[in-house]
Amino acid sequence: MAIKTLIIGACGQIGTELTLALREKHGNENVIASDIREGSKSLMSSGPFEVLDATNYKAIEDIVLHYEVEEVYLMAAMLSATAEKFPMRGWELNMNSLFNVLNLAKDKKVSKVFWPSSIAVFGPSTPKFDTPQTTVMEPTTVYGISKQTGERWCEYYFNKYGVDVRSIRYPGLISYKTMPGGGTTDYAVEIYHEALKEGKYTSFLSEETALPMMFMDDAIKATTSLMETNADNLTIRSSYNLGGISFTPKKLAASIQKEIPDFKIDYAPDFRQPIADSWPSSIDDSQAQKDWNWKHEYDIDKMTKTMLAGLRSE
Ligand code: AKB
Repeated sequence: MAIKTLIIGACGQIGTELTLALREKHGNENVIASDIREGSKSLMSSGPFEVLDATNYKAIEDIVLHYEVEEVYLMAAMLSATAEKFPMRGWELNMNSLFNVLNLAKDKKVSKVFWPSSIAVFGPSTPKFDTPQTTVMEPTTVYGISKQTGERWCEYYFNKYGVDVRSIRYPGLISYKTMPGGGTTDYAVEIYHEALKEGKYTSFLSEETALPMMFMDDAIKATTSLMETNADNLTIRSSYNLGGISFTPKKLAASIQKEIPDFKIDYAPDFRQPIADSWPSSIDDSQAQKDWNWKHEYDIDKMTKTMLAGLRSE
């Protein structure tokens, strides 16, 4: 049966592809896209769109009641690099928007909520390789602190009020349909654009900086699978670790050179380097595998081929 869904932050990197995937699944008219400003043509023309400020509870409630929304995906957030520049704005956006949707669910106005967490919940004292689901978490960025706090609140609302909230700790996401903005992992998207345009790229992370990453199709599949899983199977109500691939800028450049042999890379680490250094290099997602059969499909070379083909066809 079609589920009436609201995506808040639908014009961002994940929101755009999530909206299109959910429209495909549930029918265009059943998936309401919303964002603080208008987005891409494909998103605006394929179904309902509302301009919506994620920090305005009343505005969200009005849309939920008007369209009889059952499920909300809250994708609006300020990412790691931007939030270091505007700490209070980052905190306010990331926390107030989460409380708004959790409270809507608590008051039974919607029945299910998806909220994205991030590998940024981990910090320098966390085990760096195969980071476990449950471990030391001492994030050192504003974004990481907001995501870790958000996880605690999600679990609290589940335990205390029975709110059906589900979440994934996304790694860096790579896609060609919409650019990311303000993240530390953004280099892994920019590099493909520059490889095609200029044949070279200057990475803002050092050559040996390994981070957990994932191709967008896998991330969308993970998100919809988690939301479709029977609630009884879920053992984590804070946020699920999600693995995928782990690579350095040097390894990614080597993958691109298999397709574009003349591609050149150099390195000029900036303020984002210490953020990346504080995060894990790879993630253990065995709990997600166990609870909802999670398995990623894309390795680094399959991702490179798909990215280049996608960008060339635009
Ligand atoms: C960022 O770099 O801030 C995000 C993330 C890892 O959550 N892509």
